[in-house]
Amino acid sequence: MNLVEEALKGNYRAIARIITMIENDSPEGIAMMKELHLHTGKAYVIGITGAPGVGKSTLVDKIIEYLRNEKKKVGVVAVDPSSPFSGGAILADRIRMQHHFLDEGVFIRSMATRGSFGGLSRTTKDAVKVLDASGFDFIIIETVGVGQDEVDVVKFSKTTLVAFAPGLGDEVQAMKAGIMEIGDIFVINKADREDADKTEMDINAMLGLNPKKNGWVPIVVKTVATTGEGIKELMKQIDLHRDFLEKNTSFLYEKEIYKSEMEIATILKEKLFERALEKTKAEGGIRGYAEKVASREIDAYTAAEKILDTFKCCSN
Ligand SMILES: Nc1nc2c(ncn2[C@@H]2O[C@H](COP(=O)(O)OP(=O)(O)OP(=O)(O)O)[C@@H](O)[C@H]2O)c(=O)[nH]1
Ligand SMILES: [Mg+2]
Repeated sequence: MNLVEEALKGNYRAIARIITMIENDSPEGIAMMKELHLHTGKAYVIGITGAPGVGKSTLVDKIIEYLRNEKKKVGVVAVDPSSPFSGGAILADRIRMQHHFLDEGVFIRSMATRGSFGGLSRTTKDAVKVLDASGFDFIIIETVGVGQDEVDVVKFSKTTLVAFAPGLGDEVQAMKAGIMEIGDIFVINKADREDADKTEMDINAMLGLNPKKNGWVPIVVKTVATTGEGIKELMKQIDLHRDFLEKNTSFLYEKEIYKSEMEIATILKEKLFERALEKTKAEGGIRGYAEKVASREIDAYTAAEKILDTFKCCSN
């Protein structure tokens, strides 16, 4: 079967196979991404990040349910989730049983955090693109908001949700990772807990210190993902943010350019690094230089310059 053609028709098996190829860094996978790119840009991408266990997957389950009621097709890319999606597992089973790949409206894929240098954000973004080209109306990316990679992934989305659960600690951690700046909507999940109001005050106070510069005023929504309480309000706010973006086309355009710039930079960094490994093979690779730096024979700047010098001789 022609995987690209099948993926464009929404064939789940083809979609899954292309994503696996991307994860395995296969040249065929990259060739397919080149073809698929022209078909992307239609899906609405929602990112959700937050500390482990705040209820992101449970929230995503409820968001899927809401969007399915509106007959929307939903794709989910979860980056190394430690807890599974209930809807996802049930759905995956149903898909396996019925073989009605084209009729199902939900596709869930987990990506492993392990992988090559800079690999996570690229493969995750590519998975989102595959789903986008395949006709999903909404794509949700779930990441645990701890590292730069995760923050990068969330920046790839149009609306970013930052999720918290009541209790001290999460907020401080968020500030450290810089995720207060990336949130369009702040979700206080587990609002059934008594200290939810205090968390809301804390977050509002922090938002006061970090006002957004683009005209969008971030909002705080309280939810109880386990019961679905607050999901309707959350979806309303996501819609409002979407309206805001669509009315501010220049902002949306800038976001798109920024996103593409990041993509090129990631690919370029990976490729240059690969080339450097190749070019320095004779010297024992980067490790050969690292040994010299460790023994104080040369410094790291000189090592990097020497590696760059190996690029000079030829253009190929
Ligand atoms: N009391 C309460 N528990 C909740 C709520 N939402 C989720 N939980 C529970 O919190 C636990 C973690 O939920 P998950 O949805 O797996 O959290 P997560 O943020 O996706 O976790 P990671 O993917 O591991 O980072 C589960 O046992 C949920 O049932 C809520 O609103 N109230
Ligand atoms: Mg999860």
